[in-house]
Amino acid sequence: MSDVDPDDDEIILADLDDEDLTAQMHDDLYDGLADEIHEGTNILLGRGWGADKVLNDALVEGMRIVGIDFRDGILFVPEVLLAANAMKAGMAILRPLLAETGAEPIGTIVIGTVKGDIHDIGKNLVGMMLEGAGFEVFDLGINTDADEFLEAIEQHKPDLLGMSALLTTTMPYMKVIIDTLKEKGMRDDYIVICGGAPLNEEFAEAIGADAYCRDAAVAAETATALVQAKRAAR
Ligand code: B1M
Repeated sequence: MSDVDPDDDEIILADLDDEDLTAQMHDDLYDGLADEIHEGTNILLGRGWGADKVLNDALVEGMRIVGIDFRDGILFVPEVLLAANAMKAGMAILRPLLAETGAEPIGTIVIGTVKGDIHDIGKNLVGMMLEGAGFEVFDLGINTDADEFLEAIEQHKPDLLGMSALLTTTMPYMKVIIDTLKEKGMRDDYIVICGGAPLNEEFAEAIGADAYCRDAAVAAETATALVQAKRAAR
């Protein structure tokens, strides 16, 4: 009988073809293995994959699988935190590549995850895509209340205000922020965009935002179009 345990076989990521490597990265993300995600991301980039393809096919798809098992009670908060940490290890490599434009900023945005909510992966992706589209991004982080948004827009005078929420319990806070802007007579000075998995266009309309953005790419397109339209209307 062989004393080699097949489970001990180390997987050499660089030896896998693209399809197997992507599948392995989904597993590694699921297992919260940040070093492996770092390595896999670099291997795919080294094979000529674009940063957006690595992001979508390897990382976002892996996180989608994590989300399903979190929802179904198969994974719990500590495991999901490790997965989020692994995702961030890949995103750290992709960030400068996605942001590479070298052009003058086409606009500025203050962005944050709203009060009560600590989900930041999607918001960070939106920030990266906006940077890639030529925006200067002021990221307020997570758990951001109306006063913090207000302080930041008074300081940075951005073209846009962007809000993210991942929980059905925190998305209503977006309306609090917009209503605060209205009360202060500042609502029309800014383009307001919002996004996050539980939102939709109807919700954005109901709270008085200018646009709902389904994902980070749509956020970059929408922000660009709205800034250009506002400038053209002046
Ligand atoms: Co949370 N969590 N979580 N979680 N978590 C969800 C959101 C949930 C749907 C999971 C589930 O049950 N299936 C569920 C919400 C249910 C609901 O409200 N209906 C949930 C829950 C319940 C919770 C806790 C309450 C769990 C608990 O404690 N019992 C708790 C809440 C904590 C809090 O915020 N107060 C909690 C905690 C956590 C972790 C800390 C463990 C971790 C977050 C780590 C981190 O972000 N640093 C976590 C994670 C990772 C998730 C899931 C699995 C993944 C979210 C994610 O990163 N997705 C999530 C399940 C899911 O969404 N499938 C879940 C990947 C990311 C790329 O997508 O964030 O949707 P997303 O962003 C997209 C778009 O939505 C859009 O563009 C992004 C990129 O394309 N977008 C914008 C987002 N923001 C935008 C802003 C824009 C424009 C577009 O303009 C400004």
